[in-house]
Amino acid sequence: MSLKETFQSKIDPMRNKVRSIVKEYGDQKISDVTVTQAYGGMRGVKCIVTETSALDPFEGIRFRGYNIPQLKEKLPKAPGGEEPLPEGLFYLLLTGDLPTEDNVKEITEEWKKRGELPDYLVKILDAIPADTHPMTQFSAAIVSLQKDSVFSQQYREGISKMEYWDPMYEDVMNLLAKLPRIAAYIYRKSYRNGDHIAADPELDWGGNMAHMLGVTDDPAFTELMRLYLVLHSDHEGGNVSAHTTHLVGSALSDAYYSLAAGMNGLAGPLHGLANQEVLRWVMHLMDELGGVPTKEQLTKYCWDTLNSGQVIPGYGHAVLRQTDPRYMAQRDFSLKHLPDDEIFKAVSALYEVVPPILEEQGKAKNPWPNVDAHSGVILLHYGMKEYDFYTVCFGVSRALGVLSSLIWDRVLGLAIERPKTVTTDWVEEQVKK
Ligand code: HAX
Repeated sequence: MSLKETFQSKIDPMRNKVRSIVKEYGDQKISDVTVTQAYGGMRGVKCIVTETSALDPFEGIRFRGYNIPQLKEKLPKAPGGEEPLPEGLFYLLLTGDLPTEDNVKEITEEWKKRGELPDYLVKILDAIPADTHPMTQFSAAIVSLQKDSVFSQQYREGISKMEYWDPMYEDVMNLLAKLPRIAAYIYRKSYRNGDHIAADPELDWGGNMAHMLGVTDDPAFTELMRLYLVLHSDHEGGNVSAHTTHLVGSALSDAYYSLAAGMNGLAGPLHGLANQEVLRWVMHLMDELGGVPTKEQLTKYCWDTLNSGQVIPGYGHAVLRQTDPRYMAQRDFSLKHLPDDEIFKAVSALYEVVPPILEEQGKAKNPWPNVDAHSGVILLHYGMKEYDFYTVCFGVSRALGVLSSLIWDRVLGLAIERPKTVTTDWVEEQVKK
């Protein structure tokens, strides 16, 4: 069965399951909201349903029930490769099933067919000043493609609600196919004088992204890119990029509008942009202290950062209460491929120094590193020295998760989001009652 047929076979059972749960248990409570939660970013309020992944505060992320070591073991690899292929992860996120090698090949081929960038998009990208932040260019490119949305066109033609998932699937496949090329185009335009590299028809999605970026010929970078694109894909539905994509999609905005909105959220320094902030902060400390710093120097540098009212980038998390397993997966990769890299050594030293400092400061609920504490140092090791580009790599990966969920949102006919808001006077009145 093709990916689309496999996916289609899941639709009725899932619709029936959701319908019967809502019918039978619709009035049961699964969450209450406190005043702190209303003012404090809705932490822990269970009010969004996401099927693709689930986050445990201590164990970390599971993608359709599989943790990262299991993914690394069970997802198909490129010939001779050791890291999982992102196409396989997409199959898993979308269908809930582990893919075979053939399932993965089908997606690779499908994305190759759909991957060409239209001329009008190339002109738009060329017209954006090269010193515009890469995330702004990325978001603009995604929303520019909206004119080709199959969903928007079929909606205008009056398609039935039960069929929404189909044009959404087509939009998602068209969009995912193009993202590595868009990312590479922005990179080469902004940092390599517009000297673009054509896609290699022999390569897979992640391999091609590494190839078109053109930072190095080292095959380890190709493997890194595959791993990176798997690790950053999904982190359940409440994070800003996932929630925003879902929210905008709930108005029946198509995949282009929804993903562009999600990417604008990813571009915030407390979310995905933290990966560039980490590298900027680490490189500043290396410059200031001249080479690999001692633990005493690092301690002082961290306290200076905190005392000047800034956060330590790459540390802390809204849900996690342990070291992020995505950090550990990147650390394992670094121990294998770049153990002597000086900046990796500094990042490792920070892993020992920062948590006790954050604990002593007593504010952050989670003193441990998150995914963004580690990604930049590896990209830099292979020659990607433009920190501002790092969040675009994150965005290409995050699209796999949030767009899989968006297709499911349309399958399940999830309603337009419209939670109730209240005023502070109302809150005051309630609590004093
Ligand atoms: N350094 C200094 N202070 C921190 C901190 C850090 N790394 N992490 C949290 N705190 C502070 C918060 O700013 C907050 O201070 P105030 O009470 O003065 O407002 C206090 O500790 C409590 O925050 P929290 O409940 O522990 O954390 P939140 O759920 O509010 O926020 C963040 C989670 C990830 C935004 C936060 O830990 C942070 O700002 N970290 C640094 C930025 C970062 O690494 N972001 C990437 C997160 C992962 C991700 O989404 N990647 O895309």
